[in-house]
Amino acid sequence: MNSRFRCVLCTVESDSHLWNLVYLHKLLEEYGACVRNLGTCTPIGAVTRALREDRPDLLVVSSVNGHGFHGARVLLSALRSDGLAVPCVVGGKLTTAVSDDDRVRRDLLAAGYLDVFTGDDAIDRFRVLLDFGIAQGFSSWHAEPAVATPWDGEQITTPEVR
Ligand code: B12
Repeated sequence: MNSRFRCVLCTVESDSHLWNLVYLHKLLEEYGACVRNLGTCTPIGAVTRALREDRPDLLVVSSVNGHGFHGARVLLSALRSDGLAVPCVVGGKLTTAVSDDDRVRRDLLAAGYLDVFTGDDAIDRFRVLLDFGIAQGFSSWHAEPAVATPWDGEQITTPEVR
């Protein structure tokens, strides 16, 4: 079968969770993708190599161990410094607190991710992106703007104890 798009799937270097990758691999195949799944604890060098070799339409980064926010930023800056420009999306459980999700989304969109998928509706929203990307190309996607919660950016001060 001819694939409808090429996709590289990875996680961050710290993350040894596997089934999130298996799930996404099968989901992407359901959409007709040819998937190169780089497996757990993906070394950044393996991602850069795969992007050079495959020239994929989409890079999907998945992390659930709570360190994905940091790892996803490190990965994207490595791709940038290697001059690799590919639409990248990231999702899963990217920190250890669900209350961080809006801030994480805002920061990762600002860093250059095409979209960020966390929370219970992550897969439903990802399916919308896949339908759009197949029809119009992933680069044309515009993510919903991130919600700025009133407490984000507030300086937390604690009274001095004498
Ligand atoms: C199995 C498991 C492990 C196994 C992993 C074995 C393996 N090789 O896979 C072991 C025991 C090794 C493990 C270790 C750890 N784990 Co663990 N683990 C789990 C567990 C029980 C199930 C994960 C799983 O397989 N889920 C099935 C897959 C299909 O679902 P999923 O991972 O949630 O992915 C879904 C979504 O997140 C989403 N998604 C994920 N990525 C992406 C990306 C995109 C683009 C999109 C759209 C969607 C998406 O789609 C998937 C399908 O719905 C979860 C708890 C749980 N019930 O979820 C904890 C959990 C993920 N682990 C957790 C933690 C903290 C750890 C450790 C740090 C524990 C420790 N202190 O050592 C280590 C980290 C190891 C490491 N270096 O990464 C936490 C993460 C907390 C957080 N992020 O806030 C969890 C949530 C447990 C908890 N409630 O605290 N773990």
